[in-house]
Amino acid sequence: MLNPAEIRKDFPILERQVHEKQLVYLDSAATSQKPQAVLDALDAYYEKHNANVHRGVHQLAAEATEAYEGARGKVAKFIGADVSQIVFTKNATEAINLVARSWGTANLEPGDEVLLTVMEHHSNLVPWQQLAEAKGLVLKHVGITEDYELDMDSFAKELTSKTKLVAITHMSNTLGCIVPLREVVQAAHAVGAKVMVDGAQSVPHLPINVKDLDLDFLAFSSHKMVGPTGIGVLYGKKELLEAMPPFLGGGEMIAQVGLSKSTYAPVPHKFEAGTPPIAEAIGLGAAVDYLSALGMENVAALEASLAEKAIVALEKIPGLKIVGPRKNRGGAISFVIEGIHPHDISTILDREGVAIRAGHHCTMPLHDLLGIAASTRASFYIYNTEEDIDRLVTGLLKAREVFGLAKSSG
Ligand code: C6P
Repeated sequence: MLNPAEIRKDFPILERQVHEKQLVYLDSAATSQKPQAVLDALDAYYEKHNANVHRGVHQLAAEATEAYEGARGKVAKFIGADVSQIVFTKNATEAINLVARSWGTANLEPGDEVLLTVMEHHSNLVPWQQLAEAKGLVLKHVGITEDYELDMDSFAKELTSKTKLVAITHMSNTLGCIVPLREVVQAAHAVGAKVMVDGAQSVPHLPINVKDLDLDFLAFSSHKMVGPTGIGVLYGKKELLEAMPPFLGGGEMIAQVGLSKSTYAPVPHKFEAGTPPIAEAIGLGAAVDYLSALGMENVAALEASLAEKAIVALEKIPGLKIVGPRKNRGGAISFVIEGIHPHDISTILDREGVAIRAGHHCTMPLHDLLGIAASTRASFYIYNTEEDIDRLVTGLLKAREVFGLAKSSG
């Protein structure tokens, strides 16, 4: 088993104090912290190799291009893809928008159905709503069970011969549940639908192989997987990417440009208009190296164990209800405490040096469905220890005290 006490030494920010208390960072589902190796890779690029990519023939341009394309290769290997199937975007949100705007516009017709779920992040709802409005599509939503897992009966009912795309999260950022992707993909392909997976919360935390799972598209963000902000990834099957029109036009994505008409570069460059996030890609490459050295099976096992311990400890707090499953889950744990608003909990915990998230976590429809306006979320990653769980629990008991609630239910 990985040792988080050792891992946290790689993350300089975890040494800082907040409100004169040692920082406990439990907001990695929003964005993860970055190890020294990633910070060093960013510095090294700007200090030694800074140049634009794919343009100049000078030495620095060659080095920058090699590092940028090298990062693409690392990302491809990390998810079991080929290098030409990796498109760099700004984030997971832009990757999903690329699929909606490019593939969706070219391939969907009025009356076609796009199947989503009620637990999707706004980033995997709004682009489809915009496309549905423009093209007359029908949006359908798979429900969740009482145990906060994807309802496979509802999935079977909503999936029809009219379904052309299933766009689904692999791991909910609010419930923490893991979706049985293999089953979902097989059923979707059986009716001729494509599958786009929002991997923003799964790629940083679980081993994933796009070929083995037979995914059509996968979107994720660097900043949640110990990499820098400003870069995300769209994986797509080669034949799909090749048949798709470009998303943005400009330099770098062309083959030949005339005054009235242009032809486009081969994939993935067709989708990377303008100067790309070069340092960020190199930083993401370093992040992938870091996670690969830990081993994603080990990362998943560590987080499952942390989540289990955290849930046992949290459930001892009177009035606390976990909004998510107990098993088969990731490290994002949302909860409500009777009598205290999540924003108040978050403020009190912040004073204790504990960073968590409160609000709707960009899943407003899910919160509406659950009948709650907001929840509190503690999200765990490779650098969180059992002491962090203790500090969270101590902070929550303090919040109860502040609000005049008894320390125990007895
Ligand atoms: N969720 C959270 O605190 P971007 O912003 O593009 O990097 O990622 C968007 C996104 C898409 N899908 C899922 C499942 C996500 O969790 C997120 C980001 C953060 O939960 C910020 S709202």
